[in-house]
Amino acid sequence: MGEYPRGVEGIVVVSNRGPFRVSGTGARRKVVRAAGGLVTALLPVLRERGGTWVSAQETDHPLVVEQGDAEPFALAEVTIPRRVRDAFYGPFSNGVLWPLLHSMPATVPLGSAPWEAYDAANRAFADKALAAGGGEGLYWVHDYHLMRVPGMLRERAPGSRIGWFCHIPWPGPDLFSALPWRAEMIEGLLGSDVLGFHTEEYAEQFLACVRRLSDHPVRGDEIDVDGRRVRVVVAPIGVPWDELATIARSPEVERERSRIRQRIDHRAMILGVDRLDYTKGVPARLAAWGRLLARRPTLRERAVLVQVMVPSREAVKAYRDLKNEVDRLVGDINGRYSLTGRVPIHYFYRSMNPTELYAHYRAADVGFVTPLRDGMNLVAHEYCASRVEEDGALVLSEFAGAAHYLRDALIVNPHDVIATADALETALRMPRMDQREHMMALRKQVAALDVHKWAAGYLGRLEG
Ligand code: ADQ
Repeated sequence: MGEYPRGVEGIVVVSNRGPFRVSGTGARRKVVRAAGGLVTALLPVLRERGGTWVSAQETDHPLVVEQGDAEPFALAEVTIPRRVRDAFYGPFSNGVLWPLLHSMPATVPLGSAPWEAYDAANRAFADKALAAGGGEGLYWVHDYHLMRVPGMLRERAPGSRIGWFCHIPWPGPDLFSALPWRAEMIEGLLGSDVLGFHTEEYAEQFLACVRRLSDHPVRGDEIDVDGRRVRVVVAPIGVPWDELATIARSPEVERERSRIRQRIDHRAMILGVDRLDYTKGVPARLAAWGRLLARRPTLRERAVLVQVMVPSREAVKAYRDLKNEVDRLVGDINGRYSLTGRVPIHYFYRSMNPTELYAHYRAADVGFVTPLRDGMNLVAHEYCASRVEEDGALVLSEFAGAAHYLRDALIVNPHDVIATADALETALRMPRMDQREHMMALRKQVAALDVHKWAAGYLGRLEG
């Protein structure tokens, strides 16, 4: 561990969502660990080193975490006035930044985006983080909601070590320059010592934005900010490999896997798992399956697509529209290609618990992961990590960060419906021996990106 000013202990993690969330209401209200890779990666770091996890208060009452009492780290919730919180989260972060960074059109006009709310919310996070860290210390800030925070921390605690990690893509300067507050965003981020991205491409595009939008000299992967060195690093996130293998091999998952195989009558199973989001490419994926069913009528008898979609951002119109589109497409394809007792798409619109989710991964012959744009995409990793019998095939979009690392996947352009249908057919026809070679190679690639190594590697660079 590096040298820190006296009195500062551990690490301060700052992210919009915290490691715990409230589930249920009234008597059934309980506090549970939030799902997701970030929590899995950072909980062990905080448990080992102590510190504080700073996140937004999501309900009107502070979270009281009973099991947190036993944790060797603190939770600090940022309270932001409701009006500011709503504008920061909805229109600005999800209406403007999310699409822009995914190279897609903003769902809120740029001119009316509530910049003041974004800046004020970031200020509230920075204040809370500084209070938690006791001034100068080690701060690790996450994602596009909090791009102003590093600069605010640097201003008030200049001797700190500050890292920021981008979980989503970073676009080229032509796209990013459309943001009216582009210079403020870049300056905010350059408060960091280390800026992390999933792929070389995103890191290079970020550096190109710095060259275009600031006067700071860029040399290689370093930016000189008035004599201070800011490093841009490629740090691809992964999944907790050992923990996932344990879940995938557990007797509950095995039982549930057999039940699923029976229910689908041992047909070939294709699996899609996504948060409801227009970046995930679900309509084009369904169209590719429809195309293949039209072309190969025998598949109506022999194969099924299980599409699991977890509800998300339902308050936003673009997301409700997407849900309607998916509902319509599923109905259309099922209407066209069903046989009695044989429905080509089984569609779940809900979250799954880990046993169900991993049983589906284990039951599926093909992982079908075709986002239009995705920072990394952990579903592709989870599918391979679950294939403990080393079989199955992965069809993966070239626009997922994961395609830069899972090189042995069947890589497709998800906009090309015919090519995607072809790749799906190749996956369904892949002989057992070839599946084994394919999956063994993929599993090596996924294991190399273990999320614990990611956290340790990133922190090593932050402290180095
Ligand atoms: P997300 O956009 O949320 O993450 P992703 O990486 O695919 O995307 O992670 C989704 C997670 O949600 C997976 O762990 C998956 O198991 C889970 N999930 C999805 N559908 C589910 C369901 N129906 N039930 C239960 N769980 C479900 C952002 C970026 C990604 C980046 C990650 C991590 O958009 O590109 O990979 O952060 O940096």
